[in-house]
Amino acid sequence: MNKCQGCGAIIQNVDENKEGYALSLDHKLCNRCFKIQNYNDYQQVSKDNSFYTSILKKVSETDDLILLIVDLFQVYDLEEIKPYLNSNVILVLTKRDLLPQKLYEEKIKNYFDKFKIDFLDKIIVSSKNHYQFDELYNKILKYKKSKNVYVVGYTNAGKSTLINEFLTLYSDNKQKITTSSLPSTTLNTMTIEVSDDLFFIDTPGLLVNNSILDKIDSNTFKKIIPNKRIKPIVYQVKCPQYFKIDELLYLKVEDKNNIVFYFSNSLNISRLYKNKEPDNLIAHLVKIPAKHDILINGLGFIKFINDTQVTIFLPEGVSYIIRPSVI
Ligand SMILES: Nc1nc2c(ncn2[C@@H]2O[C@H](COP(=O)(O)OP(=O)(O)OP(=O)(O)O)[C@@H](O)[C@H]2O)c(=O)[nH]1
Ligand SMILES: [Mg+2]
Repeated sequence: MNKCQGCGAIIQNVDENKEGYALSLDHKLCNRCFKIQNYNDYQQVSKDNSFYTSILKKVSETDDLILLIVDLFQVYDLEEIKPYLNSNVILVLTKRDLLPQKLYEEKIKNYFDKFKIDFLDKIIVSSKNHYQFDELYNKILKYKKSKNVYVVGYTNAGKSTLINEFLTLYSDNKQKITTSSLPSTTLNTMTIEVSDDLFFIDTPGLLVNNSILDKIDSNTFKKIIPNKRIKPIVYQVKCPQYFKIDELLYLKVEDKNNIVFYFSNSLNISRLYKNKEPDNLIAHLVKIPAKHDILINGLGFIKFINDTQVTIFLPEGVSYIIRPSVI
């Protein structure tokens, strides 16, 4: 059986609407990957988290080195992914280029101690500007147990992009894995040769539950996904007021506070002193301790300096988490 070199799906020429479809069984890329790579035209697939977790379960049963890729802009709870790790994991925090230039990187790394995962090492990188790629390469060589190094994480974290950039820098292999800003791009495992004694095994990302990215059209999508460094927007709140981010989110803050918005700067944040509460969004009353963030799945996060209680209005089916501030 022939696997698509872009997404790992098994090539088939029977059903155009199913993954892996190509006109001929000996094609290297399925139609979907061909369209994403050449026309940036993404075709939705049916997503199957139980298939993805069955792959990750097998990874956890090996002794091989695992790179756990985490998107620094969308740091989700690692509890869900913890059961699929083994004891040889490097935590790779990527998309550094999206965050402010000045950051206390040690604090960010320490944030992950709360998940009580015994990482071999932690590193902050960016696939966009190859920040700390040589350092990552050295760590991989130092810790790998065999030729095989697994690359795992949530969907959209940047796993396949990281492998592609590795190939560009350190390999003669011209293979290009398909990447896209939409979830569920990689569909099955793919073994990618970097050198005779280093093979990456790319895996499909775990799905993010209740993400706003599953609820919006492609135009809104382009605005939500940041493509350049995020400029944090700071507000001092002195009296009750509302904040509105496009029509996607409303926030009602009643007490004095300093709050910082980390969202794609293509989104419009406005402050309103009077507002009719939106009836197309669902209200959640949220208690927030000092120096904590609300992360809205798929959208971005808001940092609160003081403890408070707020009402956040979100599209139906979109979740949030409260976490100690990462930045
Ligand atoms: N700014 C920035 N964007 C990145 C970086 N790495 C990946 N991306 C973007 O993140 C999106 C997702 O990247 P992928 O490599 O397809 O993510 P993945 O983890 O392989 O996703 P799945 O295959 O769905 O599991 C793409 O739009 C990438 O261009 C990075 O270091 N910086
Ligand atoms: Mg991928």
